[in-house]
Amino acid sequence: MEIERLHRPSARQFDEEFLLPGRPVVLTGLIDQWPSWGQWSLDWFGQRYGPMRLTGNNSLEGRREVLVSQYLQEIEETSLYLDALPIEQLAGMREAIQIPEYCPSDRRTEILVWVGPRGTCLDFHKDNHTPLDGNQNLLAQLAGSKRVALVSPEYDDRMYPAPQAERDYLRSRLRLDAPDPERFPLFEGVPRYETIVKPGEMLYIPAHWWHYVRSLEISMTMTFWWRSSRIIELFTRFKEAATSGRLAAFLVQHQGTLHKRDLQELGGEEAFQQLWQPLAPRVREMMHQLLDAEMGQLVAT
Ligand SMILES: O=C(O)CCC(=O)C(=O)O
Repeated sequence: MEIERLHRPSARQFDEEFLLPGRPVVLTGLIDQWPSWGQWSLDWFGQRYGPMRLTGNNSLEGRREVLVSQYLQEIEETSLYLDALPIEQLAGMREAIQIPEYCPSDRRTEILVWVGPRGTCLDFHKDNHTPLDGNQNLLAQLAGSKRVALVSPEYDDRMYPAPQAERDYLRSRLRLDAPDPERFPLFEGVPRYETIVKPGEMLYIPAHWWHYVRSLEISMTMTFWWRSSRIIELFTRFKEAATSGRLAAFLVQHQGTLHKRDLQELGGEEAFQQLWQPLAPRVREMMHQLLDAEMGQLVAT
């Protein structure tokens, strides 16, 4: 199935028609409005970041550091991928872009840059920290094209997930380009969306969706990720505030701000209980302050 393309929907239309129902879409007419559009080439990247050393990844040899100027000179021969570079590592990059208005202001947006040769491939995986904690993803294609295939989480039990290592994302054992129906018979007939994302286009990958991404040319991509659940975002920030000694101020600022309507993006009340039950009683007591009265009734401290 081909993914629908839509020209600059409003934030409201994006939320109602794509984000809430979890439906992929390719958005056009957005990145090419950036004032920096037109500069995005490997030459530009090299002029700015050539003297830096960055860490790349190669599925055969693992991670290693490279001098960017040398890497770009040899990019046609390499299979090393400068993958998931936090934008903060690249001075001035944040100023050259505009965060899409679809990224909600009550969540942190993680921006990652991906530069690599033709043929980089991340086979089916999910951008999840844990089964409940998924990321929404807007994948902005800045140079070169990428082939993407997506599978809905409805088919999780036919996607052969590998055991998920801590701090890693969830990978499938399937190889889309090397089908093996004997080992993976349930994958036969799983419906998938496919598209080629071209420079200037932005693909919305809904949280919890499996995605496969292969570069068809030398490519530069930027991804915008945000936690699909506001409840998990706030719980995560609670832990960070506790670790850095800012908990009292954090609790004052966010007291009573989690509402029943926030349950939907988490997957409902049962999912909330799965988060809540394992918490230590002392933590629950403090986190209870984040819940409004209606939410507070759902859980005992
Ligand atoms: O662009 C890529 O190569 C991979 C991007 C991706 O898989 C992701 O953002 O999760």
